Amino acid sequence: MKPAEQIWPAHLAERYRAAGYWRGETFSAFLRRNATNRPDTVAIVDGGRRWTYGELQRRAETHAAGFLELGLKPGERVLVQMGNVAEFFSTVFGLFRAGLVPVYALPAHRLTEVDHLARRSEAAAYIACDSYDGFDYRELARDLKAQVSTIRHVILSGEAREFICLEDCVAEPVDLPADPDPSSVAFMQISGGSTGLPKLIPRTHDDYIYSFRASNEICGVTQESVYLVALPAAHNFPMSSPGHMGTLYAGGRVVLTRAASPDIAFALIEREQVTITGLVPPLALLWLKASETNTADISSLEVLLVGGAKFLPEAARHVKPKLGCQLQQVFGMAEGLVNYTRLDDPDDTVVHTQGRPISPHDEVLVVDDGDQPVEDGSAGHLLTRGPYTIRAYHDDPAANARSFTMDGYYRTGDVVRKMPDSYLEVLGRAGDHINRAGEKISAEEVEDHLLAHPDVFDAAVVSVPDPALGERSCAFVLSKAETIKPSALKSWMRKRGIAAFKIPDQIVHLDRFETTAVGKISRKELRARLREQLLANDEESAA
Ligand code: OOB
Repeated sequence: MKPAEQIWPAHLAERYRAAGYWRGETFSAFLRRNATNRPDTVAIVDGGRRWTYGELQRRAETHAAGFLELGLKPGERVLVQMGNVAEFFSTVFGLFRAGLVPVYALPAHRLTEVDHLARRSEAAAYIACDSYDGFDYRELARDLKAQVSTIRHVILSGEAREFICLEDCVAEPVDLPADPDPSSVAFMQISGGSTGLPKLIPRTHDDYIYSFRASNEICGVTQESVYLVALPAAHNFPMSSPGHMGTLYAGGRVVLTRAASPDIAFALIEREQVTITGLVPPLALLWLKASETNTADISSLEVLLVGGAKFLPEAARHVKPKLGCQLQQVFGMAEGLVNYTRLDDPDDTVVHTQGRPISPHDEVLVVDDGDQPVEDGSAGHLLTRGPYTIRAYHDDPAANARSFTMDGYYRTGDVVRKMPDSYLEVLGRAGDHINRAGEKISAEEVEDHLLAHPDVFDAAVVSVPDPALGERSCAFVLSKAETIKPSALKSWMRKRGIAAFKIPDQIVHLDRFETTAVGKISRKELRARLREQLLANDEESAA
């Protein structure tokens, strides 16, 4: 098994410790602290279930013992694909307590993605819900176990059938291992990058806990806070900005919802007196609209974080008057760097910028195509390094060579403008990915799927502005002989077992792709031209 590691140069690690950022805490240690200090405080609310810190800790410990009894060994990786359910928390804190390393898949992922994540991480086990959001994970589990030889155990919450039932995977918590080294990898997140399948992002206890502890301060999260998890719990935004982990660290209450639609979420805000939550822009738009008619009392809501994709000023300026809470824009990435507008910023900054970095030790460079710094206020590529930004992906030398500079800066792929006061405005992406309502889709990955169809000769996938989603995807397809109906192509893709958000929203058939004089064209250039043509046509037909 390849070791999971994340290593900063020694002098920087020293500096981050000296500054008090990396405090040598672990996930298990902070849960234990809260379970000791406030055992009867409610930690997790899932529908009618309310788990206190004491109960969450007990469940985590008995699961930890259960996982180890199966023969799982500290340091091994476990793929976790669960929705917004209380068991997500007993599972991941159980894994932490056993020294096992969760790898977070999203509920929307299907066999193709889950297979890739399991192989890349050499996962020893897969943990999921029996079904969630209308999808049966038992079938996926069957295929995964048959395909990926490293997976020794499949553990499912609920009706586990032939698999191990999570609820039964418990044992007396005796002889649990000592807490792991806080500088070791605690878990792996997945990237939403531009090229190919998702990459694995190893995050350490030290670096990640710093990111949400500091986020708590910036967003005012305390033990009085009630955080609503409206986005998928496994995603980095609702996990750490300040998210459920920040809230559990502070000793506050985490409320789960499977649906983020205003009719359900507003009622939950009223019932649980939610104080803070995070949304992607399309959901924030729905909430703004619903506020005009919905009669639920959401006055407990103090802070709404919006991020994952650009929140346009025209919508941002309505948050305070319509929802009665403070807006914080958040521009973050699973690789590390997170920016927030601050609670005491003037409205103009909150509406027009995506905030500034969490840490005084976040180093931000805005550079031109030749990696030379541009002047403040000019557009350029955002590079960053700092106390919670990774230095490398797991087991991916090619991606590492592409995504990091020689001196350890992460190439975010975002084009931004930096103001003299360090606030950033996100202008777009340099690479070819589609940011569909905060879900990142790699054009290359979708093209690969299309090319696998026997009748597809070539394909190019581009992003198109969309009033509701921010961006949607359009695939240009050249057929070999018969033209394949868009609906048939879509259902063929669905059967390949890929996340539904990756199925192109629009499919356009062409006879040929333009080439240059020498007969060649880079895919990047091709996508750019096709996108321009599409937008020009749309404008023409609108005129
Ligand atoms: C968050 O994380 P990821 O890893 O799914 O995606 C990161 C990318 C960024 O590189 C950027 O392209 C885009 O998502 N993005 C934004 C944005 N926030 C993220 N683009 C424009 N405006 C924003 N406010 O999406 C994520 C992680 C932690 C906190 C918030 C979002």
